[in-house]
Amino acid sequence: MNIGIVCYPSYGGSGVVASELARQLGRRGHRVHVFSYETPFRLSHFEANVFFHEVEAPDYPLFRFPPYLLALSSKIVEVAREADLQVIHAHYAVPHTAAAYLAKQMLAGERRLPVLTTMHGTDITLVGNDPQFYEITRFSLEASDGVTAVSRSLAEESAETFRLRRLPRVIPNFVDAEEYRPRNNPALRARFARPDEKILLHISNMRPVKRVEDVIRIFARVNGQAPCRLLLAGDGPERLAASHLAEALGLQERVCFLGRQDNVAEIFPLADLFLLPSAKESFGLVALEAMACQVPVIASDTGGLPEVIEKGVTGYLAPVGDVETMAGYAISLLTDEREYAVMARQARERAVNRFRADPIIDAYEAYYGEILNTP
Ligand code: GMT
Repeated sequence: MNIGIVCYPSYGGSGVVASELARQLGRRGHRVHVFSYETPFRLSHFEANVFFHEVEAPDYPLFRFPPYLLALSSKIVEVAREADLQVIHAHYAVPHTAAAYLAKQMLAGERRLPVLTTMHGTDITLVGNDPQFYEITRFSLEASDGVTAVSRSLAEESAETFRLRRLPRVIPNFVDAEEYRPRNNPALRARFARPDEKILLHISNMRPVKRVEDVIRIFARVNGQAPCRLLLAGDGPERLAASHLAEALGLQERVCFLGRQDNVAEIFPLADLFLLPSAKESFGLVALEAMACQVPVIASDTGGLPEVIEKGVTGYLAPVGDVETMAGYAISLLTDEREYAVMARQARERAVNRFRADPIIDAYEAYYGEILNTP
């Protein structure tokens, strides 16, 4: 198939999922054309069958805001003709589905170009933060030939928020279990912790929804009971507040901010526990990546996280903001070697059995086929 994928390139889950999907589809022999304003960071290596199209929005003095949506629609039309695109897969309704819909209409007289939209969760948050996007998001979803959501929780919430006529199909996120796997690297580990110390890890874009200060608060409690270190990878608006809190609690020597890291598959296996105390998470791809590396996760009981983390089996869940309970789970797990070993193994098993790439790529392929064959 010739498939177009539209996504955001930045450091965030939706761009990662779109890029990994492009890579996997390319390896299956599909020709995949990716559209974005810069190369998505997970597509920085050469992949046969994956072609990147940079969309540049003109910045003429007349335009107060560069018309990215129009530039994207035009680029989709050009590539659809040149590469004979059969389907467009938009990750995020705004503005990607709107642009794909426009391209579809522009091509209507000469070819069919069905549009599949995948919702990632922050699409809804966007509307929550700025209601002026409500109508365009609702229209984009209803006008799509197919809509998927990355968790059941997100499918239900989006159907209710946007009063959708059809429930989005749930196609969960996936992990490349070959790349995200346990690795033994004592030399690297020794750079962050002594052998008797545990490592707690958090990775995110450090936006307010991630509650990074809760990560520090959990760590402070755990460190009081079991000697440990905290690694934080990623960067964002909450980093400074988290760093100040660590300093105020006298933890600066034990907390290490690694900054933005692209190769996180090497960082996860250094950790004994992964912390994700977010206020909301439609899926929590980082939790899945941690589990695939055999690292149990302690997270908030919210959104799609309970669909990823099986409570008491692959990690623990607690109400949002309940750092006391989260720390309690962390302490009991880190101080019980037998329980820890079982949970770490189960985390990897669940990631591989339930979320490995192959069956999930099959589900996307099948959906492309369905919308292609539905007039
Ligand atoms: O979590 C982020 O800040 C990034 C965001 C995005 O839109 O790229 O992630 C969302 O999509 C990911 C991939 O489907 C999900 O794993 C994340 O849970 C989701 N983030 C939120 O719902 C806050």
